[in-house]
Amino acid sequence: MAKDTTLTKESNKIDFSTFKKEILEDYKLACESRETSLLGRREVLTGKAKFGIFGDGKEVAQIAMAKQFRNGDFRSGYYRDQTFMMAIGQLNVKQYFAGLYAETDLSLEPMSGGRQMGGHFATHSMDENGEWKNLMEQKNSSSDISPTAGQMSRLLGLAQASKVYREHKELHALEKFAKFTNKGNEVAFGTIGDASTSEGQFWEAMNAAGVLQVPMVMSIWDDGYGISVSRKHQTIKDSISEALSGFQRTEEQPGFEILITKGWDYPHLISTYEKAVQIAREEHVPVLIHVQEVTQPQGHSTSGSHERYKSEDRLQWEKEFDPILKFKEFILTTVGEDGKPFATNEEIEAIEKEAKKTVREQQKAAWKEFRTNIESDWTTAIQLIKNVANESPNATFINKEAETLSKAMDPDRKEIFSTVNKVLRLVIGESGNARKQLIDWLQSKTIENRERYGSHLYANSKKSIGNITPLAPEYDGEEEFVDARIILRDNFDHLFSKHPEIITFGEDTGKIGGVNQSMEGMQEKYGEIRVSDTGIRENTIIGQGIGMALRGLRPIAEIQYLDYLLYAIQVVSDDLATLHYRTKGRQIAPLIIRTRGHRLEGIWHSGSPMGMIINAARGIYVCVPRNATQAAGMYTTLLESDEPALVIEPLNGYRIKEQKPSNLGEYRIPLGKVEIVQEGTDLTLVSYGSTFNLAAEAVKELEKAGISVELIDVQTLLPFDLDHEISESLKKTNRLMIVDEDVSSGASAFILDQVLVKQKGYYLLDSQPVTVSAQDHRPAYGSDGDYFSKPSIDDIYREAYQLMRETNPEKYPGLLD
Ligand SMILES: Cc1ncc(C[n+]2csc(CCOP(=O)(O)OP(=O)(O)O)c2C)c(N)n1
Ligand SMILES: [Mg+2]
Repeated sequence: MAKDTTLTKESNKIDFSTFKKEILEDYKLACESRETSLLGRREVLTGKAKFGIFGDGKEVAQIAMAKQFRNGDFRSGYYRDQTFMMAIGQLNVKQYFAGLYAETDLSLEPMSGGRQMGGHFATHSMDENGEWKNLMEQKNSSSDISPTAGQMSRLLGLAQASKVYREHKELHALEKFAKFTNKGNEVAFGTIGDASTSEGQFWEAMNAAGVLQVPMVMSIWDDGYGISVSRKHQTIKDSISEALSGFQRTEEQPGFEILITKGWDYPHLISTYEKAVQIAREEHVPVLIHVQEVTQPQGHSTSGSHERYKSEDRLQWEKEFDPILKFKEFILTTVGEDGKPFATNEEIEAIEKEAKKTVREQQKAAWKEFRTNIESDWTTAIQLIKNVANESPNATFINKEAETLSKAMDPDRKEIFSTVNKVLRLVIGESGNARKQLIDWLQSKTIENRERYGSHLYANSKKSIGNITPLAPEYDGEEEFVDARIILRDNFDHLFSKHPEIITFGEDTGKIGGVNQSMEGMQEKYGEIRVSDTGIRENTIIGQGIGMALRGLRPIAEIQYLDYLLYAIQVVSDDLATLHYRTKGRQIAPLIIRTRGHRLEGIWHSGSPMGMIINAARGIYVCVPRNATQAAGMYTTLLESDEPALVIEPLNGYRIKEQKPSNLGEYRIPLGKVEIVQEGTDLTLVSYGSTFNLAAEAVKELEKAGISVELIDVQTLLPFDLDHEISESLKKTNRLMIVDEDVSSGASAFILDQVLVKQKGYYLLDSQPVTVSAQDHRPAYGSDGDYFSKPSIDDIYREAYQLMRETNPEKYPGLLD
């Protein structure tokens, strides 16, 4: 049956033959993507790849979305989007297979260099030297993560960047921003599965996008399932667009534009996306597209089969409404200007056949490339093992290992390395040349592979922190002592006028300048676009920062108190901390997270869960300044560099007087370096943050008892004392005490491992190391609660004194005995 069609306005502008060609190109891409999914699954099931999760069933909707995606735009999506990535020209079939096999060469597997499982996509924002590429000359995708809805927080920031770029006029004239924006006309495209909309991050981001009115086009691929759990268990009213209907904008009230379409309806998808993106791009209004009736022909992933949980009827429906089948029907039955359908059956079959062939060829090429490197190691290892056998009394066993390895079917590196290690265990104590060669090979290959799988945790560009020259605070004698918050505020003032790309936002950051007034007056001076209030939503505050940092801005995201970082630790850990690593340095988000913490009052304003944070946040700097002067100088250093960081200001220190440096906005505190605040000979006391100041008080008391303490401020927990100055100090004192207000075995365990094991401090100790930390319960309220929950001057004094008494009871008579 022939149908009339009203295709896109854009399509209508072009002549008929081009239009027809485009439709057939779309069909070809849909087929190639589908063949990729089908063959990909087989590659996993036959053991060549470990895991597969594919975009089958979502092809046509993604082709429609890609048509509206322009240079400079950004995607933040999830593992189903292979067709979209292919359609925007940022992924080809060979690269897809390279990802499936875990190819580690970034030029062959540009998504993550084999670090992420296949189906996790990204484009390169940075070149091989760590310099920004021109993002306006390419189509961009932020790097996917696996946690469901984990893409939502950063999506908000990607969209908000357009708003900032549009409204922050000062940037329009600056040449360096031409590579990031054209006056904020870029749209951020989000994708998510129906089930993942149950996550808090989704709701948080959607609400915030509606409040902020940012150009975000959010697509929901609604295939009715989250693995085996059907939509009715996920979503109120069994429909996300219905659940969100209160978000719909009206004449009177801004909000979202909500559009509904079907995953198999090619012309409707195309017109829906055209409309959606126009609204977002021109009006800066967020749009939700609920793409219903999406299928999942192969089920969720290679881990199982959907026949276990889908009914016969559902499986049958999925067959009938397969988007490619429907697309084919559309092509075969729609009559064009020339009075004929867009294609004949034969033409369609030829496209399908060709797609199958192309995908097969590309898969083979990817496999061949993937094996090349490994196979040269494989051959070398077998030869080296045979050489060892020739010189060893254990030859029979060794040759057997060589033989097993040579007969292995496509062995991976693990298999090769395990065999080499096994052989070395067979020749322990022998001294032949071949053995030595095998050891050398193993060692150099181990270094190579640690790099292959572990590089790029931190930045390695010209702007990495190690390349920023420190500069000490200066005092020309005239400076007054002021409340510490003034130092931060005035330092930020300098930084904001020096770097127009800095923006800050958080709860109460804008109008009142922060709960501790360290941004006082900044909103009046720099405007609401640069200094703003946010809703209470820590996860997306960080996401705003990540997204904007991905687009060349320098956000300072404020989390009101350290205790509430827990709401955001997911995005910090999963997204921010892994970004540089998971893209092998091809994306950066130099976000500064500013918070304040450690002790104040009560269970949720005195937390110091530093052990948890530093274990979750490997990949970002964690700065723990003891006062505002140090904190301010850390911000200055960070803003010169391009690394992400968390700065925890001491919460109880804002009203303490500090001398105001004369070179605010200029001095730069080195990061990764400790400060020896006081020299001493009896004991090395290591501390940081708020507690450092108590330790300093205790040290004064200890002096009166004739105990000379070398007092060291750690300053940054990540990275930790890069110059090993603490173990240098131990050479002098031979005694170590660590004071912090995390629970026992929290950050203090980390510090002990760093000093005793990594810095080999163990060999320098004459006494048992001592840790003074908080109690294991949350800190109780009030001064007395604090005194009995957290380390006090008395605790520090007592522990230090007892340590010295143990070494010389005559000199240090009993304190408590
Ligand atoms: C935070 C988190 N919880 C659980 C998972 C495991 N998981 C992976 S995909 C998935 C279902 C997602 O369903 P949906 O959002 O509908 O996307 P679909 O796969 O159907 O496209 C689950 C539970 C995960 N990756 N992350
Ligand atoms: Mg689903």
